[in-house]
Amino acid sequence: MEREYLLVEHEKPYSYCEDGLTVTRTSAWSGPGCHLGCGVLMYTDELDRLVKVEGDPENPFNQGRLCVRCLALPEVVNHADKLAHPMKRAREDRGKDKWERISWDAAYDLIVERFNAFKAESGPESVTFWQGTGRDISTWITRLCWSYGSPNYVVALSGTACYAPRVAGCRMSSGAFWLGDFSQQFPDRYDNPQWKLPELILIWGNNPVITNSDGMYGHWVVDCLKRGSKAITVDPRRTWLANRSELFLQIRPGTDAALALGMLNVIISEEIYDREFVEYWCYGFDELAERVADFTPEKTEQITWIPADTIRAAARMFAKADGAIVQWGVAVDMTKETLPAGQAISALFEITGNIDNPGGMIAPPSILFSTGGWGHEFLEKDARKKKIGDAEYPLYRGAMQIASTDECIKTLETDRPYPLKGAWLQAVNPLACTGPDPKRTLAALNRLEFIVCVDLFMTPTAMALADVILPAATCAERDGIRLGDGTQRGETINRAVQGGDCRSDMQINLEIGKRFNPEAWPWENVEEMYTDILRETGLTFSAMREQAPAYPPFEYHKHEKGLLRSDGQVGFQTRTGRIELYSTVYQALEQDPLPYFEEPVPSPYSTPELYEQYPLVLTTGARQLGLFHSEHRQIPHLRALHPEPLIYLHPEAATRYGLTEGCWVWVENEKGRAKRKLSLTNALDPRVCSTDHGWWYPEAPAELDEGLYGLWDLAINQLITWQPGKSGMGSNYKTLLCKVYPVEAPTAQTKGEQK
Ligand SMILES: Nc1nc2c(c(=O)[nH]1)N[C@H]1C(S)=C(S)[C@@H](COP(=O)(O)OP(=O)(O)OC[C@H]3O[C@@H](n4cnc5c(=O)[nH]c(N)nc54)[C@H](O)[C@@H]3O)O[C@H]1N2
Ligand SMILES: Nc1nc2c(c(=O)[nH]1)N[C@H]1C(S)=C(S)[C@@H](COP(=O)(O)OP(=O)(O)OC[C@H]3O[C@@H](n4cnc5c(=O)[nH]c(N)nc54)[C@H](O)[C@@H]3O)O[C@H]1N2
Ligand code: SF4
Ligand SMILES: [Mo]
Repeated sequence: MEREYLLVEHEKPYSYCEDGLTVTRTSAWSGPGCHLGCGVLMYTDELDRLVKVEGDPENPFNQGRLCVRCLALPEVVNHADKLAHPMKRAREDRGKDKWERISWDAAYDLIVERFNAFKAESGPESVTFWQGTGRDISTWITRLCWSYGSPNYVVALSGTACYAPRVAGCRMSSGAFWLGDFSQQFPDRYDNPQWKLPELILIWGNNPVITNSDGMYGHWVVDCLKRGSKAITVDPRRTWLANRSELFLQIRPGTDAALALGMLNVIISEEIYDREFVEYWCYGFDELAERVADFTPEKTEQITWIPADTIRAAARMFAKADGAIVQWGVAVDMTKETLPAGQAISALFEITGNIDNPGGMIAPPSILFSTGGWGHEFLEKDARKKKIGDAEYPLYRGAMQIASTDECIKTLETDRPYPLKGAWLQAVNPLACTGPDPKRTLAALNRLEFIVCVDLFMTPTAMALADVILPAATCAERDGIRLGDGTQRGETINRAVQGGDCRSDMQINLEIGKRFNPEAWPWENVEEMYTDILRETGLTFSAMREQAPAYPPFEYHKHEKGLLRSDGQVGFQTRTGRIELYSTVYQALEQDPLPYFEEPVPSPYSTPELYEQYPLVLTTGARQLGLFHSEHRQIPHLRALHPEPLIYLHPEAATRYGLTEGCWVWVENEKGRAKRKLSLTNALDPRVCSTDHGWWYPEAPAELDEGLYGLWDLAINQLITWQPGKSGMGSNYKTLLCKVYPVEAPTAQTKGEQK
């Protein structure tokens, strides 16, 4: 059935000339990595070189604005080290810089021959397909994996601790994923008469102006603040937005669930929740009230280190606001017991009735298909039962089409429940970024007989492990579409640079997919594939690129109109038809049906003996504007903004350990250590420090024997363990203990090394 999409009128075609340059109106959605795909204008010269990128003022999503990574895109696209051709290497040369250039056909032939042999000998489940964060990959890699016949599609974080837990938790308890209403669903944005300005934005473990994460453009918060919204920030670090907030809740890392329970205690005991909404639409309120009854602000203060009165004030502001949003981020996923943490935070907007309403939390319209996966129907029933992690984690089985990475690592090491033979690693850097414990990850993956990497640049992972590497195109060098993912709009990516031998991820997956399973990939080329996907809009790809972005119809109060449930009844898509504050899904799986807080391990309270040795609480990976994870270290203007990996520490703590601004230190725990440059800041509590992740030096010696681009000195994930929470989701990326000492100081370890 066709739906009426709202399209944007443009005076000019998507490609036109201006002052001797060709201008292409497009969307910058990966590579390099980014979650958003802002509307941009790309300028190319007569030599087909990208010379400039500007924000597209006609695009309602970003309204002409850009961040520094798009400004530096020409340096990425024109970079001398960008992979230009497919290459292969003998397996015994893994880790050595001994590559041989091959043609695309030769590369495909080799991959298909090896993967088909694994399928014949050991079954399709013996090949695993890995991606990193959600850039323009999920749609294509899932179809490739499932149509090849393997259930082992992996998002290579421990505990899938990015976005997926928030989404899975919400879907299980309220049948949808809820996003803050910043008017992003309307092409006329803040002027749309249906939209209402949220009175309060509760920013929780998220730094939107830096990260623009999960389809949300950070400037929208600033836009709303300028229009009169108030903010509260929950973060261990006083961020730019925390400085502009009414209240700053400086939380001890990993205690988010406790804070949410404490705020619920205030809202319920002071009876400032939305009684009518709770009565009509929520299930299990009394049980929730009982659960939070002893979570007084005073008890919560002891756990979270946030003053009780600040907790009270925040809870009251949130409950009394006329329209409140929770703008939450990856810190909620990166705590081990992430599902109960997310459940407690969602209950804040649920019992205050800030759901499905203007200026509250909204459910994105189902737009074509979810970017979370495509083509699951090609996966045979028997193969589905073999998904790694399902046996250990029943919640995974029900909630996720993703296999558990933590269990995959064990499978790689033990060959149980069956041996893995091959891997397809596309847009992922497990050794330098995605995974904890890179040495263990390296040893585990190295047991595979054949590994393919698809990337823009050579990476530590590819250098150490790949047998074949395929060069992927940047967003300037390809066509594409972007649909769904909470951004509520359909975009096209329009090729601006024509030359080069790299190919888009979609083209690579289509071409190789056709060789594995032609029935699943019936299209001649990507344009045909896109047009087929766009059927529901009534637009072809070539028509859509002239009128994008396209907005699907949107309505508020869907639960009152029977628009959220598959049976057309009013209510929410859950067993009880209500928002389940007490989860019948968790209950059926013998998990605690109510939200709870569990003290993180390690921590000052759960492991006091470790705390004596490692007296600082450490959070890792707070994002930097110019760097996307392990990317951009070779891009001159971006590296100049952040030349070295930093650790941020309060001056009091630095004095205690005899450290000064700019000195090099080791950050160490019982598992390992990494080198960092010290940056002093009073934005942190003196008991807490924060450090960058994803570091390697592309300029350092490449080979494994020579240090793999400095990885073993730099990788902070050497301090982290593959260990998810009880659900199989969640992990400890942001909740560690460490000590910090000068690199020069003779320690047992360095003395040992000097011998
Ligand atoms: N300590 C610590 N570690 C963390 C985190 C943390 O907070 N702390 N955060 C974690 C999180 S949330 C995530 S999601 C992961 C991210 O982990 P990854 O997604 O693995 O990280 P990236 O470095 O962005 O990307 C990996 C590779 O993809 C390539 N690439 C970029 N765009 C494209 C593209 O369009 N196509 C192809 N084929 N390749 C492309 C890049 O060149 C890069 O080499 O890291 C995790 N690691
Ligand atoms: N520039 C840039 N943008 C990115 C990325 C990037 O690498 N660079 N990565 C992308 C990816 S994959 C993701 S997942 C998103 C993540 O986007 P965000 O969710 O914004 O992620 P972070 O910057 O990791 O963390 C946000 C804030 O959480 C705080 N924090 C740390 N520990 C805790 C804690 O225990 N509790 C609470 N409440 N807060 C804590 C940090 O200090 C930080 O200010 O960003 C995406 N956007
Ligand atoms: S968030 Fe920044 S890097 Fe990403 S598309 Fe928008 S401007 Fe480009
Ligand atoms: Mo992420």
